[in-house]
Amino acid sequence: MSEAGGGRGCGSSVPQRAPWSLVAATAAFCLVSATSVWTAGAAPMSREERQKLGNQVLEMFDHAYGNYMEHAYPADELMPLTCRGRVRGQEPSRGDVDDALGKFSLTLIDSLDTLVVLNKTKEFEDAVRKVLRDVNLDNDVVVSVFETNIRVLGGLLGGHSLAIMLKEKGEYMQWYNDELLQMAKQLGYKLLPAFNTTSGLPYPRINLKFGIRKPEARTGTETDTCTACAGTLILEFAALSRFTGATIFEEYARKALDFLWEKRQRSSNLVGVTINIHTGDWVRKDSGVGAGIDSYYEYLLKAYVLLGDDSFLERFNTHYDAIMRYISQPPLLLDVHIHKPMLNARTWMDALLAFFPGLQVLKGDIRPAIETHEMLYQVIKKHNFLPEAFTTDFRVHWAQHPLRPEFAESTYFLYKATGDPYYLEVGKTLIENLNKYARVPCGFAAMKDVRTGSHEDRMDSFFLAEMFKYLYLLFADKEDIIFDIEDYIFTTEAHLLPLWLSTTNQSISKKNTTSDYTELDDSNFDWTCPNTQILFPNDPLYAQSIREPLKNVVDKSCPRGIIRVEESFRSGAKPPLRARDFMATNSEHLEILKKMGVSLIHLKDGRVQLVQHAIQAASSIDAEDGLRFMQEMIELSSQQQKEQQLPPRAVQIVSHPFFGRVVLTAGPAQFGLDLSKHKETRGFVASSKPYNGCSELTNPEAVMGKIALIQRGQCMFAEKARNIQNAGAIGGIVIDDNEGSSSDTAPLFQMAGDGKDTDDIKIPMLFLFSKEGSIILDAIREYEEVEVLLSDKAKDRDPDMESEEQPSSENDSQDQSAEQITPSSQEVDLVDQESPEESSLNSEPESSSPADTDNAASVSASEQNSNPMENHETTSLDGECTDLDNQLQEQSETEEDSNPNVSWGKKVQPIDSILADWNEDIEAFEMMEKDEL
Ligand code: DMJ
Repeated sequence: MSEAGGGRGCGSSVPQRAPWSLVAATAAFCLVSATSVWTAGAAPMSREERQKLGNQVLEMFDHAYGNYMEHAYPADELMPLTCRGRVRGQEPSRGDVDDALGKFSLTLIDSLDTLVVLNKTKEFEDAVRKVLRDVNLDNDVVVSVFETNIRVLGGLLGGHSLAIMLKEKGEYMQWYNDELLQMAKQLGYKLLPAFNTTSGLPYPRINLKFGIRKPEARTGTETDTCTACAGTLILEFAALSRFTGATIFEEYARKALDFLWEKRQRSSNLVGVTINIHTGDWVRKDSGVGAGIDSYYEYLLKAYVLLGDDSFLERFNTHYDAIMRYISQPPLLLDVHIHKPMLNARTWMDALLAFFPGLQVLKGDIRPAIETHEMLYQVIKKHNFLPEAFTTDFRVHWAQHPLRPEFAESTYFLYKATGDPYYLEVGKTLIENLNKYARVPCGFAAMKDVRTGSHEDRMDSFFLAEMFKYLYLLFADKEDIIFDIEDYIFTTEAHLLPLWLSTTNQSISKKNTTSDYTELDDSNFDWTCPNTQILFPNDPLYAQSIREPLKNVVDKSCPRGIIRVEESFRSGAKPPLRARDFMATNSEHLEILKKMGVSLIHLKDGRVQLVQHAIQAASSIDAEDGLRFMQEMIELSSQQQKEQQLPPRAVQIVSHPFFGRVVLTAGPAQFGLDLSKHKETRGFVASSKPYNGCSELTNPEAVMGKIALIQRGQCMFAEKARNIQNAGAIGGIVIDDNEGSSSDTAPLFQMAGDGKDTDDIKIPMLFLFSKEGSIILDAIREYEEVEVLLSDKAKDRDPDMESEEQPSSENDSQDQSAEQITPSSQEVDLVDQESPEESSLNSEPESSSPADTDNAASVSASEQNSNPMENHETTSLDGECTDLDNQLQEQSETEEDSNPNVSWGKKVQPIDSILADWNEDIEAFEMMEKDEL
């Protein structure tokens, strides 16, 4: 998501702009002069340093774009570890992620307007010529309508917008004759068949050549789409209509938005994550501001800004009220159920919600924007990047990070709004982290696991479309950009659309839309533009004063359950038992369980099973508490199962020219040296002979003192380890024999022993899938001497590694920081069931996590009972600190009376309505369990 780059002060008159700009102007528009008046807080950053950082961004862009053009183009994306193009169909499928790839040189198109923002006009001119010459939009490929719209249609329109701006300036693009716009129109027509549904909501996918439903199309059978997928079209489609005069695009996008609005949950005013495109029923009834919904909200507000249509502002404000009432729990943003918005739907947040502070700036709601941004920044400081998902107590939930730009985007808007140099420092950290941890010789690689620092062979096009734009603009002065960025609005992919479109071809704006907005409810209009020119100059420490109380929010956080705290303290009643507090040995707890209709069964294998019979509860309220307790248990159980996966290890190539910049995800072994406890092992690699390592090595001189490479298969892992150890190897890397396998597409597993005592194996052993292994094998072919580091977490790379010339030795980095050697998370064996060599040992929990839980009582979960009234065995977790909860409690105690939804626990509901609700909750919960970004 994104929005226009700051802007003129409220009330300034701009000839081409429509009157709405005076109304829609928000803090972002009001605060551009704040930098000059900053007097306290973070030290101001000199122009010189800002320029230096801006130049660094330019150099980084060149590195990413240059490598894409040199090694990947005309493919859609660069694979920065293997330094080649990602061509769909030629790589193992990654599922939905691949739906962005349409064999249309995605990265080039997505980068077009970035080139102009970064002042690379000559390169832009070349890039446009390449797009016109090489790009085919008629491929027989099934693509995502959403991704194609925001990245390709948006990219072409952004390119066109800046091409005509440059042409008008008279120097560059003089030959340009709307060719990009013609391509955009062609693509627009290709996407239109997707809207052929009774609801007007688009199908999620379309075949670029064959459209929908024809047998050749291989798509058109889908019934569901995400809310953001259907609700993130209006900016591009309206721009296309207004640029070309072809009204149909804007009409279709409006119709889809109208339908979503009609379908909002009427009492909460929230929307769910996925919707049936034929019936309009909500398929997933959870609601947040992140994955699946994010840019729907963004586009409502921006549609108002771009099109000047009041109905969009009213819708946005209505949703925004609901978000702030239910989802916003500053500094957190937590998903809730649309029909029971006081009930949290999960205990984790996804990285996509990091755009939200930026949107709040556009809305003019600075305080919560500062709070959420600060919380996110602390998570980043802990892990170098924002993990794809993290829990409410800030532990990693999904460890990957595909170089998403949302946090940089919010940082830019907050800087524009506050002028606080703190945000420049934040940007500086982002730049440093990207260079330190994501930069590889052939571009920037996504993080596979922020905990280990390992990479994925992936550089998404949005990294070039968005990240570099926002970072460059953050440090740029007005004169550093060759046009006025404030005359444009940013799409969700940061493509630039000119604001003058609002007054062009307006006739379409209301045609054929389903909603009636003849009478707008003025009470729901937040017309005021916070006068930040007064606010900030008078209180230059304003932003800092909001951040201050949150400065330790991440470090000092405690585990939280999924029930909102305020619910636990309703009307002075004793708070219901929380799953995380439950102890099977506490008689008071057992009493409460009984009251809630929950019985506890001790299984033979030592586990504990919980079953609820609502009918046995003391009252309907107790039954309802019981249900929530069970739901919380399920959530905790699945969370624990995820945590029980032994974190992967890292193989880092440290010799020239990699210098630690390539980090590969490796599977650990249940035997040999435990790298999480014994620091790392560093050494040159050598292939063993025989390569499978299943017999005594015939080349002991080659592997002596080195890390031996062995191929998987033919014998047990432990046998391989013994053979290379006997030959004098200081470590081993087993490379998968299954060609093409990769940790991108296959779950990592732990190498099991051979069922015998493996104490004799002293060296560390790691496993690499074939694709990661071939990166090392290729390096040997090219550079002969290849040195690697085996560890649980990548060691800091340059400049040390470039200067280091350490002899290969085991455990040789005594200066390693404590953090780098701290074992993280729980260690539980994972065994690849498919291979005979691993099947000999099944996994049992070894130890609980020292970092995450103090008194973890391990109990594993079983299948849920098909009867929603009878389920779920699970786990209890004890947490001892409650700071954050107490804060929330205080807050909730004051808020409770004014919030009608808090009192639901007091109401006596008829039992069949409770049962219906339960079924719905459990259904929604099961959906969420399957949820993936
Ligand atoms: C981008 O493609 C867009 O910002 C989209 O709205 C969601 N996020 C990705 C990048 O993370």
